[in-house]
Amino acid sequence: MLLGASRGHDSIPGGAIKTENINHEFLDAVLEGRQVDVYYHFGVASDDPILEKLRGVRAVILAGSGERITDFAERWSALSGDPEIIAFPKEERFVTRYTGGVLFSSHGMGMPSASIAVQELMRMVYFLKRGDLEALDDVFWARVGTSGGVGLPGGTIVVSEAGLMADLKPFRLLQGGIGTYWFDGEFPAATRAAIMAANADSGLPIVEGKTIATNEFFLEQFRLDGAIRRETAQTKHEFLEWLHANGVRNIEMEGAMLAAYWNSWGFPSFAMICAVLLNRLEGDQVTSTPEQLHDFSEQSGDVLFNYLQQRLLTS
Ligand code: R2B
Ligand code: URA
Repeated sequence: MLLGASRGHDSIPGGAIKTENINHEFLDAVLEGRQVDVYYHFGVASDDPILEKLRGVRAVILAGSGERITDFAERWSALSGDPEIIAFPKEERFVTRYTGGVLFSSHGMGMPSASIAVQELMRMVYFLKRGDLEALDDVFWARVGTSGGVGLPGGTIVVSEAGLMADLKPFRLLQGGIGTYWFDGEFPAATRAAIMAANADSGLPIVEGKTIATNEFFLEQFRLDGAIRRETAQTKHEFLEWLHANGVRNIEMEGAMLAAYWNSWGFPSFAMICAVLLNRLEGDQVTSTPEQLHDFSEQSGDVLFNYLQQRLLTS
């Protein structure tokens, strides 16, 4: 068990949350009991007694698969003195576990799926913290996932500096035919530094870099092994070289939206930690063995838990 040297954490209590981006009209009606909020995709509602057990939440950890969530929850419970592991009854869309002040949730694959998970979880955390902005500032959010490396071998772990889309611009959404909603893609530098510091003696291969999130696994990642092919070996190489020259170190499918939404509320502490499954400069197919994939997942979990132990268990 690695415990880092520095104490405390990197959040800036009181003042980071941007109240203008919180949907007060709806969320405050829930707090005042004028409205019940149904977190439909999680199968719970704000008047469900199960939520009382989650009031002490201090971190929300997202990962793509439900299996990883159950594994992470068991690991965190063991590290934090074996507190009870609580599950939400519905697991059809997302698998959720709460233990030791941490809410773990799967988000599925891609930004549309993950955006549903994170918006419902932000609503839920606002309710759990009774709209207290200082308490919200103190919550750490992260995605721990997998990615394709840009010039990095399988097994490397990337802590993201920014989450951008495939054109190196931040996340945005269509505002009907009127315009575009633009967001901010930065991950907070202080949180990143704290994660690196907590892992300084871990011996794990961790790098910092920009990450792009694509809308699709094949075409937007310039793969040549999709059912549909638009690129050549030459254009793929040029794309990956362009990404690398611009500081991008990995490619996945959720980070741009997550950074966008967490920045939108002004959360001071959030991060993305992704294991690299393959070096995209060398191939497209994920050929790692199940054992290697398990190790990659465990190691990205190690990076998270080294930080979480320092943040939650030593302060
Ligand atoms: C990484 O891996 C998944 C695709 O295989 C996707 O959810 C992502 O971001
Ligand atoms: N996830 C992705 O989105 N891309 C990869 O290449 C590997 C995992």
